[in-house]
Amino acid sequence: MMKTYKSLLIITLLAIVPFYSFGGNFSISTENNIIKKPRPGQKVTAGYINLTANEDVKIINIESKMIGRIETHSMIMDGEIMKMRKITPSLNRNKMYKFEPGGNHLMLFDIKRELKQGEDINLIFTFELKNKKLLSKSILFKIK
Ligand SMILES: [Cu+2]
Repeated sequence: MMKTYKSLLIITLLAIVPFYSFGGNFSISTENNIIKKPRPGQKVTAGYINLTANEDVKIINIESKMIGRIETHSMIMDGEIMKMRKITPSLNRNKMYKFEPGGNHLMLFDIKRELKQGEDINLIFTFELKNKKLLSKSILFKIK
């Protein structure tokens, strides 16, 4: 069991580390990293986070081992009807980008196990820099 876990960890590191070497001085800060605890029996929920990067970047992928699919959505009201649309978020240098209730949000589908209140889980964000290089970063979220 331990062995399997270790080799998975090494594979994960191998998959992520090469991206970092492209990074130069890229840095990103986050706050209010929250994933809403799914309602009982539900495999879908929303996530929120404020992100500030030190250069212009796009978020092109978010994934996690225990979540089947993660999308970034906008939310608009069309009369009485709430509509969500897939987006590719663009962050402007040094300007906070907010995923928040009632607005842009993360949508988590096919959650593979129960998420407990207060638990921390990692989502791996892949950013595309202005020069088209890709960078992946693991970001911790609290289940709330
Ligand atoms: Cu959504």
